[in-house]
Amino acid sequence: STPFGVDLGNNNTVIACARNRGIDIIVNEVSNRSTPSLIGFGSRNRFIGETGKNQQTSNLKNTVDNLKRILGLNFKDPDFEIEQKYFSAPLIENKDGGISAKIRFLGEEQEFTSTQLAAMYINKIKDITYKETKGNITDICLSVPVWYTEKQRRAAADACRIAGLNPVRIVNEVTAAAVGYGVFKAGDLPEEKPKTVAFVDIGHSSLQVSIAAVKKGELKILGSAYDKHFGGRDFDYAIANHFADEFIGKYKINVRENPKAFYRLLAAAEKLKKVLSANTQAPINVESIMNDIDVSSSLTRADLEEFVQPLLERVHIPIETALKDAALSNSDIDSIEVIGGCTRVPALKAKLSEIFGKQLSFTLNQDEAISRGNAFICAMHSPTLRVRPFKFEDFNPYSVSYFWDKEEEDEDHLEVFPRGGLFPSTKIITLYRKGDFEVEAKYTNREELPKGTESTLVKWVIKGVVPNEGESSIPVKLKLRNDPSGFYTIESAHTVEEKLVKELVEPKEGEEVDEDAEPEYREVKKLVKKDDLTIIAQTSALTDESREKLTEKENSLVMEDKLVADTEDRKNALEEYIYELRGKLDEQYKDFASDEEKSKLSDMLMKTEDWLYEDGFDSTKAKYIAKYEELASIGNIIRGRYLAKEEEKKQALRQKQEA
Ligand code: ATP
Ligand code: K
Ligand code: MG
Repeated sequence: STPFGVDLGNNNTVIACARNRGIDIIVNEVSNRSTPSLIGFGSRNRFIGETGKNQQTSNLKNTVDNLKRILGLNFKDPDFEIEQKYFSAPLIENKDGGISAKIRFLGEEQEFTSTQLAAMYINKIKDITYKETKGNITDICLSVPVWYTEKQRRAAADACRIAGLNPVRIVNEVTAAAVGYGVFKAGDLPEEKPKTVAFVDIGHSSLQVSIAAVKKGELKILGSAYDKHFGGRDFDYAIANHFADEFIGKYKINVRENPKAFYRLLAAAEKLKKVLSANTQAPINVESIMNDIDVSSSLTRADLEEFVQPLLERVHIPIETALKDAALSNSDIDSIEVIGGCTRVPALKAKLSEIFGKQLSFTLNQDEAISRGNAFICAMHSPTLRVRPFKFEDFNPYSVSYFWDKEEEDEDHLEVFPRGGLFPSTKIITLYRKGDFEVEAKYTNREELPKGTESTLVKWVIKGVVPNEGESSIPVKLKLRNDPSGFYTIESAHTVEEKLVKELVEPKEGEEVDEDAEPEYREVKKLVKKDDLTIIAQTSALTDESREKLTEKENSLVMEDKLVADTEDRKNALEEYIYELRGKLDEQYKDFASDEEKSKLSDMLMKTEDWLYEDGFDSTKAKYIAKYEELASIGNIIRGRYLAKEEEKKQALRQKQEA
């Protein structure tokens, strides 16, 4: 499988693949290096990515964006209240307490869960990659925000699986960029004492910062923090709201009452914002925004900075948290690497530089660093590819404890993975058990998490525990793991028993050794493995059965989309053929068809054309093909005569040249 890395951005998604001994960014069907992250639902098919963006304005109610913001989130989570205002399609609570979009699709009302929506989008990204690379795309390394909870990570992995992909690793976005930095800038990195680098990513919806210790071949994330509600879209809203107010007085219209008008204003605000990154003043114009009124105005950079002042004043908070976690201060930072589209805003750059008390560095490609890192990480997991060895450990943002029913132990729980630890990480614990038992992983401090997160992550049943005869309990060893994707797992479980084993007696230190003496053994009691236990995990991931159902559903939607696209292609081909034949009949083919043939074909062309604009406007793929072939059966005969004559002329010319 071609190593495949995806930076699923809230605004746009960037794809990278490892190939030709390097990492390439994969362009989409219109040759863009990033693809809008949204899905439009139509009366006959879905519009995913670029096509969805193109018809967004005219299909707001059936367009779903901000996909990663609702993935794995509960409808009742306080964060959803904040989030909801960014959506133009109605969102509802589904039977699992999650979020679904309720849209009109194929002529009827339909609901899709946030996981299905992400899966649809990822499947499109897979298709883009397949078409561009012709490679086998099965393994994916997908990056997610650092604040994603276990449940959201599980949902991300489920979305990949529904899209027919194997998520070899879910990785934090900024960590992926940092890995890219560590790998591709290896030449400039120290061998011994690591360089301390702050990575800051400000995108469309969130701000994330990680402090890393990087040296040649190795990287540790020492601290990570975030502002979950801080990004380019907040700037767009600040600008749009300003103009919405202005237009009430100036044009006597309230664009907030008209979703389409407000959306168009938002799009114009984003454009304006980008212009203000390079200029100190910029105009805004929207034609016929509502009630046939054209609006225009302008904004200065200073105005924008004033509107976003409350945001700018929050930037220092996550940075200070990350520094604190890393037990470092400003002056310890050797370099500040900045990524994400929103960091093009001059006021933000100035703010970051002021907070760190240092110049910023733009070594990484702002837009592509994360996906490149992902592709490299995916390649690391490939059994067939050899990549430069690179070790990286990430920062565990949430403390997690494991709980069990107390039997012979003193405690009924243990904080196994505290916040601030590194992962992947493994810990072995021993419990004394009378029989089968349950273990539960819970977040220790819910204050560390986005508000509303449930405390239980996973429940396990451990089966097959049988104490030895005459004993009331048996020691059970559990291998607990915060795995490379950040999941909290029980990797293995087995009972142990004491056995007498022979052990070589090692000479004591300083003792003289008689080289010829027989080796000496003694019998010691040792704990050895007895039975492997069965672990049944109940995670927040979909059950195999429901995942398979959703996969089937997604596959059938893909087939329908494909049929619609093929039908459209056939229709276009027929239309083009009509024009082509008609033109040639008057030109190249003029002398190769009898008058009778000409009038017959002309007549057919006219009839087919009429059909195309009437009964055949919305016909089937088979019909379009049949009509095409009907025309071609005559057209090809004439074409054959024409080509034969051309060939004859060519031969004659050649003979003349040779003579
Ligand atoms: P997220 O990281 O939140 O999931 P994303 O990865 O899609 O979102 P990016 O691609 O990093 O986000 O950045 C997109 C944001 O950057 C958009 O809000 C866009 O308007 C903004 N942006 C892009 N170019 C500029 C510019 N020149 N000036 C100001 N903002 C810009
Ligand atoms: K992006
Ligand atoms: Mg991003």
